[in-house]
Amino acid sequence: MKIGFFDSGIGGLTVLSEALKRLPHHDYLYYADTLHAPYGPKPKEEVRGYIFEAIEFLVRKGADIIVIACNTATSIAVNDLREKYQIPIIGMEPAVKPAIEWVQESGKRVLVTATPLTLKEEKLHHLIERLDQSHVTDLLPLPDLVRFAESFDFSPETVVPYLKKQLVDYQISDYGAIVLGCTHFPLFASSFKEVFEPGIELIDGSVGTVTHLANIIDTMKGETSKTPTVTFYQSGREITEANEIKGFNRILNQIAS
Ligand code: DGN
Repeated sequence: MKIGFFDSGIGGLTVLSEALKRLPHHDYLYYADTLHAPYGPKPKEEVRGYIFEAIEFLVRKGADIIVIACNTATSIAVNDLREKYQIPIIGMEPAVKPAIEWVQESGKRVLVTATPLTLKEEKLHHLIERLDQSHVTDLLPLPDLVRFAESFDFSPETVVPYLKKQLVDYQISDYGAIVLGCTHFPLFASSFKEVFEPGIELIDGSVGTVTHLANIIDTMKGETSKTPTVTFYQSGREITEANEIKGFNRILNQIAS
């Protein structure tokens, strides 16, 4: 089976890595829309157009299933995409539920971090209303993390001061769990740990999404691949196709290690 992954850039590699670990016997297509990243600060209608172009591309390349490995794209387009395409389209969901469960005993709070677009969307607000009966959830947009990741800048010297600045109005010791509601954010796990208490729990949506993917693959009874491959595509004036795009494999190996 061909499984298409899509993100604005390298963030979706955090989800692809989980998929390769648990479902290694398939062919993967990974489309990074780096020409238009970051999506978070852009108008919704503009981003929606980019998402439809990317998904159309993956469908034309023969994807049997699509994983939208981007919370922002999921929030603003997943329902419309499911109406347009017959193949299964799996989205991301910020891992609010496990985070609330995690802090229940301790009386600590949950901080949901994501892009400004994801935090503005009704989808997330409905999720929090449904799950957070004790009102322990706060929201924090962190748009610059996507920018840092896309320029491959993961250095704590850049990231830690940025996080601290964004958190000036928050009481850091209040939090017991952080929801990494953007697929780029797990790439900065060590800086989050440095800023918050060492025991902080960082929770992202990749495990939930890949579990969903595994269940769907089971129901489709699709064939496995004897020689599984990962092919990367990158948007630009022309779309690049390659087995490696500037450091993608290095990031995948880092996440896996
Ligand atoms: N990785 C995307 C997400 O999960 O929201 C970030 C999108 C962007 O380009 N800002």
